[in-house]
Amino acid sequence: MAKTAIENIRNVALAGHGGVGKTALAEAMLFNAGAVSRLGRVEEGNTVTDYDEEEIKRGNSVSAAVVHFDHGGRRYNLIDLPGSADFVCDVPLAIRVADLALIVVNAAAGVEVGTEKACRYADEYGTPRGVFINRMDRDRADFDGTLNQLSELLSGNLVPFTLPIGAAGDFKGVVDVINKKAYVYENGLGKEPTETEIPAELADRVSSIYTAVVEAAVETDEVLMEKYFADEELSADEIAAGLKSGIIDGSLIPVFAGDAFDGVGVTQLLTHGDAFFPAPADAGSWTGVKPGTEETVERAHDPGGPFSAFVFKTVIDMFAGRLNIMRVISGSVKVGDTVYDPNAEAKVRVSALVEIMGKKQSSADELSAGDIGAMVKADDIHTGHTLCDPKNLVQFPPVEFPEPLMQYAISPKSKGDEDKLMGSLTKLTEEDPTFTVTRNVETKQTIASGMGEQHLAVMLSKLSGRFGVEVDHEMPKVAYRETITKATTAQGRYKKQTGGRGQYGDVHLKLEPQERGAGFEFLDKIVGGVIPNRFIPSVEKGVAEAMSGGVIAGYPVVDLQVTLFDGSYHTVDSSDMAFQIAGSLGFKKAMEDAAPVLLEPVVEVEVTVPEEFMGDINGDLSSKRGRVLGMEPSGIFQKIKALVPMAEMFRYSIDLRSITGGKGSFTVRFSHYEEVPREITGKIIELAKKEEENK
Ligand SMILES: Nc1nc2c(ncn2[C@@H]2O[C@H](COP(=O)(O)OP(=O)(O)O)[C@@H](O)[C@H]2O)c(=O)[nH]1
Ligand SMILES: [Mg+2]
Repeated sequence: MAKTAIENIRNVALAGHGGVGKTALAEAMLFNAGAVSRLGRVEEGNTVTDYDEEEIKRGNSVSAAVVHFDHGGRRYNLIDLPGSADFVCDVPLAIRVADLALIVVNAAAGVEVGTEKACRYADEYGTPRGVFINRMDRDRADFDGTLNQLSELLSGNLVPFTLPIGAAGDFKGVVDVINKKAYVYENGLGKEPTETEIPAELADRVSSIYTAVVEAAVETDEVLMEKYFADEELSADEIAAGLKSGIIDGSLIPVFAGDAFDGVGVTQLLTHGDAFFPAPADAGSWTGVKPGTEETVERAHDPGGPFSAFVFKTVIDMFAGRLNIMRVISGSVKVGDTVYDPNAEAKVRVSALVEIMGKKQSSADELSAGDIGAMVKADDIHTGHTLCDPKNLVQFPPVEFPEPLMQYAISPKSKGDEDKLMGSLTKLTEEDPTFTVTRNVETKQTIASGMGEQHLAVMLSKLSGRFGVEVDHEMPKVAYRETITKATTAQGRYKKQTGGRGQYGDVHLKLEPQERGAGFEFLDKIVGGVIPNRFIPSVEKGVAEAMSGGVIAGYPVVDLQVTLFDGSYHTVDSSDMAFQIAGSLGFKKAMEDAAPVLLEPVVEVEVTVPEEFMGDINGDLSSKRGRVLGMEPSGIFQKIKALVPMAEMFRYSIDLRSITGGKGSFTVRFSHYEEVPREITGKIIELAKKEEENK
């Protein structure tokens, strides 16, 4: 790999809603730069970035792909990101390590949920932004309307660097506002354009936008400002420098128009990328800590500094093995070096380094500050880890992954596949930290959790396609609870005295309901030694055992106080076991009379949707026994908060997609337990009985 000077590196993440054309744009950029000789098509499954079997099968990206190319003396590292909410895992990581987040928007759809998310991540990490308004050739394409919507979403000056000529069927090309040239595709989109003067009907607009461009440039620099207001001529370099620093500090957001499918507007995008997009050293230094301390450590993007890097993706490649894709922050790393991973608290010998080009890798001897490449076959390194020089330790903040939104209980189709299943699942969770696998000891189910139905479907398909493990899946069992609503007392007496060593235990218990979430409390109110002290813990053990399976449907019993206030014993026949059984018997009898009820887990849901769907969402949540707590604006969307029984939410990512056509997103988190309505309790008891019979 030819060494690229850090000021010539361009690390760009393509982010935005699903289906807007990010992968098509990545392909058009590679083709335009001559990195590929044939323009691949998403529909034909032959693009460089959508190389995964699942992506080709579905016609959309499911994970980030890294490619690189050279253009205008610059070296671009491009990260093509998925857009659907189900495959969000890589998005914040890639936007964090990129020097520019290029937000791709569908000119006909405008701002969508995925657009909003991408913008929010760019704001969160302070990553400079650019916008590519794509699909200008499609019906209802509306450049200005989209620009207006974006201006409500993004802080900073949205300045068109290129403008579309026409739209939809009338789309003919683009005007480069900066260089004041037009590129018209007279022989049809996708053919070579003709460079012309700016069409008359756009001349006024272009010159007023050009004024806005210059003003945005001078706003970034007082000296420029003074010259400008003193009506002194500004040089092209001065304007360029102003524009670049405006993009770097986020006060200016360059906007481009185009049609990635035909490669329209891509030359202009790259030309301005060469000139204005930030280089690694333009971004501020990365801040971390000295591992194990709060001591802050800075790492500037200096190739001469101590080595540090951040791992933003892990791929388990069938041939190359494990690849930890990283962005080098400072210094450099060579094959043969030993680096330190503070997250794994381990030294790692660098056995091989590679450059990534979609599914292909090519070996590299060294990676330096600003470069994006991968470490090969280093088993303990995971996504979100820092790597650094063992003599200059630093640890960058880890990444927080969103809470899972959907779960399946999974089990291998063929009994002997348990180990193979767990091994394969581990690999999938390492590649995608938003996919997690847990064992629910209570329901004895292996639970696969992910960001939605598509996400889980892709994982199950990878299990069978890549690892040859077929699994059955079903919705997880709900972890119901039982409790009491009335105080009662009962006697539990276990007496077996028929020849030989007998058994005798006798307890009197009082059960009292406690506040929701108060848990269990056992009180010993025995006086006069009616039950010897050594048997008191036995009673508590028996009670606790009985509480693991309640009298209604066998679910754990919670939130009550049990008081042992009387009893009797037999000097010979009483034993630990006898009092355990007596405790259990007494508890069950008392619970029967304590108006026991079922409790169900309730989750707090936040649903973010365009305003037009609010009525449907509220109606749907109410039909799920949900209680809407409130609604508030969130950017150009509305956010609805509600409390909904978990049992009604297992399929919500599917339901929300069908209500909003993929225009909505939601978060969910456990809130509390609540009494199950009577009309539903019966069904739950039936279900529990059936499960018991099937055991
Ligand atoms: N007509 C037209 N189709 C496009 C354009 N950009 C992408 N497409 C098509 O839109 C679909 C989704 O594109 P894709 O690149 O996968 O979107 P992504 O999900 O953002 O990566 C594919 O069928 C593309 O060929 C465009 O500018 N014009
Ligand atoms: Mg894509």
